[in-house]
Amino acid sequence: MTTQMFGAPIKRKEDPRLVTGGGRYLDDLGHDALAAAFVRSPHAHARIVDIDASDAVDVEGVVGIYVHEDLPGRVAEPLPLLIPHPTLTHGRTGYALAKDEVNHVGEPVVMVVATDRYVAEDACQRIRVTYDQLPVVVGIETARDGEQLVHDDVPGNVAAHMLQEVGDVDAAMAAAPHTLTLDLDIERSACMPMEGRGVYARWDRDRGELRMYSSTQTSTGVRAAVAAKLDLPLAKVECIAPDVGGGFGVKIVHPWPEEVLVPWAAMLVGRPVKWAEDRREHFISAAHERGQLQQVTVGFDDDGHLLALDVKLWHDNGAYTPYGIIVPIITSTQLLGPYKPGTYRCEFWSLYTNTVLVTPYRGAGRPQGCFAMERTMDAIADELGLDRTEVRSRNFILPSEMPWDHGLLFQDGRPLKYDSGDFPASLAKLKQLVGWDDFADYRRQAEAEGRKVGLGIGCYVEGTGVGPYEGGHIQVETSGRVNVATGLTSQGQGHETVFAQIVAQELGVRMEDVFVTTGDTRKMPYAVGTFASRAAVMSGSAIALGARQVREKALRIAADALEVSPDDLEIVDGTVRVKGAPTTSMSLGTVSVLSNPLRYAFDEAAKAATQFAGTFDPDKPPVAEGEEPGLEGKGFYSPTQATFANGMHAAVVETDPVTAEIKILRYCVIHDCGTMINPMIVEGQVHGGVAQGVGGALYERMAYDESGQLLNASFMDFLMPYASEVPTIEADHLETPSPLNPLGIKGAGEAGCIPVSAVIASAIEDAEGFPITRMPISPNDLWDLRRRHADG
Ligand code: MCN
Repeated sequence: MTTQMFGAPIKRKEDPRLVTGGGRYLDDLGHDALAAAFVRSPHAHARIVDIDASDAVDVEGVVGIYVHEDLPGRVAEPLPLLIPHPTLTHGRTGYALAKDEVNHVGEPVVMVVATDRYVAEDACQRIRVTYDQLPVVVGIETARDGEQLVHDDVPGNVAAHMLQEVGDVDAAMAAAPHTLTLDLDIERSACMPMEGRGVYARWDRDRGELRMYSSTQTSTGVRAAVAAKLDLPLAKVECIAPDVGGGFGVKIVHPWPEEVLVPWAAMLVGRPVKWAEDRREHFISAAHERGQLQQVTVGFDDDGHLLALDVKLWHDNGAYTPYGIIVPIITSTQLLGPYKPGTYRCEFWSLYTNTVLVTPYRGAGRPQGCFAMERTMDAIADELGLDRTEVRSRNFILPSEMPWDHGLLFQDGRPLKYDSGDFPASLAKLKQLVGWDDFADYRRQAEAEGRKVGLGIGCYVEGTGVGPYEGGHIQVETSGRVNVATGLTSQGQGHETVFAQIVAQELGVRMEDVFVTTGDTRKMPYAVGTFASRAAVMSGSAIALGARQVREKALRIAADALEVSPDDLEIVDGTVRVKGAPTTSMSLGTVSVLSNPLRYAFDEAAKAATQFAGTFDPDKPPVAEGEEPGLEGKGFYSPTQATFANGMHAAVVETDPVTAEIKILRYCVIHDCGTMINPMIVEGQVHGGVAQGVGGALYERMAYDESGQLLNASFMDFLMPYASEVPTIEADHLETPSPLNPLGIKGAGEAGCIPVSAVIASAIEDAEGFPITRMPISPNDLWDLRRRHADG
């Protein structure tokens, strides 16, 4: 191995293709397909009285109009509940097309299939649905009151109630010298991938085979769900995720109604059918997250040591729970971050509202947890007059205490155990990067200039790389080209590059000879998906294991041919050679030819190999007995627990004394995701995450009115930060390898966004001198808060 690939900041292999318009996204496919469009509920809660499509059926180009009653068999049953949990006592999912009732604006009611989208949309306009409106539940307080119900058979709108307690919180709280209670509020937001959801299906009637493409984060999950719904053998369904223009969590759900309806329609009409979500649909019928009310009561001693932490969370889960209650479970279990709480109790209620459903969005419950914990640490510091970093470090779990078991159950039902981390070292690095100890001088100087500045901090720990498994298949062609397939999908994380780096390193081949495929069930039918920052740990480890198999086999075959011991061989730039005698060598392509029993191929490598190895000799089997032909390997990785990444962020903000405008002057990140495969990609991930976090902290909210209408369902009204609002991010890393996987890696894909709201709140609070307890915070909000505090 001459070139170190693993750990190198290599530019992304996929980018030349993607940035020059070479990407193939869902809507770039299927130009011959019919188009589907949907009549969606305009009401948040209503009974469907009548659907009259008589004016639409004759629209030229309409091929079919379908309502719930048209759906056969399992297509007509409720959509699956993907992650059941014992505390999810009242899980509810919707139907592919609404049956009798709608529970949020945007719920699909009628599907039109037509020759093109224009015709389909025109026909949708002509369909008259009569509704009988029902009382609407919007907002966590209304849901919590329980006077109006979203689902008649769910008392108090409580989908799930969960409590975990470690130690005797009441006793510790009663004995604590100091206690504080914080009431916190985080509004709903949502991910906004550039490309919305979409699905395109082709049915081969003669072979009884369905091929579908979906802009999904889990093509294997979609495949399995659709096969089950349409009652097709799994072997007859393929699902391919083409290039996916962002997912950020919303594309994990499988199947979305449209992912069932579009293939079903393709089978019914015998022609390809496609649907690509538009932006308004994304706002009102995909998924949101974040919305939570929180109450934290903390007991602590005179030195700021935590003694008792009692947290109550009310989580807005929207109208249905197709993805279970994973978000509040994550908030409640990962809220503790790098700290030892003394004793801990967390209780949450996941509540139905007549709003679009809630599923994980990058960070998945952790930004809320971090907000609760970090606001609490700041409050303790203020109460005791201590430096905010000092309070934090006094409560850190120390490296010598790793692995650390919080005594809680993680979302997968297993004990929540931190594998490694060095929180004091991270904090020391962060303080140095941001100049924590010099900030008082800077503040004095700013004040002298009439400026108000504040410094904020936020720390988090993030469970990443969750199981159950992921696989990697590696195959060396006779040309020396290395094909790598893993089943999870890519939405922009740079997997083509990082997985190639792993293979290049493990196998000793050149990056340019490695070609990675993701998300294609034909190439790798066993896979779970891309979420929970798991690809690097899961597929990365599986691919490394597969590559090691290939290497071992290549060395064995080459050793036999070169008549040396495998231990005397090395592989450099795709050539197997004798250590110290590099001219005695053969290319991996040649080894691939030798590994093939037929030993004939039609390319140069094959010719060279035949010359070298002689002609086909029936008496000398080219592969050992019981060994598979071909130079291939397949690794699977299935960890027993998640690996825990961590990070600490600090920001300097300036708040305008007159307009209350909030500017982020500096944003500093220390990030530890174990060993980094590609630091440049990790940094890009951190930048993207911080940008989303800035949106959540300062701009993004879902403005529902009392009747459940989303008033800002477009980019005209929903504010996302532009490049001009995202600060320059100063990032540095710590690498505390995970002892749990062969590469020492932890996940990085969500990290950036987790602490941002907490950090910005901390900094604004520091600038203004009064508590910041809700996010996002706009200049208007800050202005109101100033007035309220001035009025006492
Ligand atoms: N990486 C690395 N070294 C590490 C850890 C990660 O080089 N120690 C690299 C990985 O190899 C990968 C990237 O960083 O290229 C992110 O890795 P990982 O943390 O494993 O996350 P996933 O690849 O599983 O991606 C999922 C994660 C999630 S959960 C969301 S949400 C999210 C995110 O990634 N959505 C994204 N980043 C996104 N980035 C883009 N462009 N688009 C999305 O939709």
